Amino acid sequence: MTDCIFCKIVAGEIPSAKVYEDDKVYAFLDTSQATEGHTLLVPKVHVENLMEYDESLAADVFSRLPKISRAILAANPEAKGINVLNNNGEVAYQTVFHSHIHIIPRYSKEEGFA
Ligand code: DGP
Repeated sequence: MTDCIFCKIVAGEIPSAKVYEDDKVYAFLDTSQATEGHTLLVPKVHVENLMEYDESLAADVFSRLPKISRAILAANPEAKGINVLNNNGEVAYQTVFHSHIHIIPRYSKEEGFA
């Protein structure tokens, strides 16, 4: 999709801080870091939200979560946990309409919930 900011990031047309990449998915740091290491995991193919996934795409995206979560914890050794969050639709606070999974490392309960 020509006007999609995450398609442009996947294509390398807009710079991003890459966390992980393979033939199906791309992961990069979120510009608004809820906590240090806050990462977005996106399918390379443009789909708006979870409701547009078929089983194969769901496997492609969600099967990468454990490996990427471990890598984020390894890169941020002070982090002790991870929140995985996925907004689908405007009323669910989705603001970028290329499906993405937030992977948010957690350092302390005191930092609040974003
Ligand atoms: P959501 O509200 O779930 O649609 O989250 C969208 C996230 O995308 C938000 O946390 C900020 C992030 N974001 C928006 N534009 C860019 C961008 O150009 N680069 C990066 N790295 N993140 C972006």
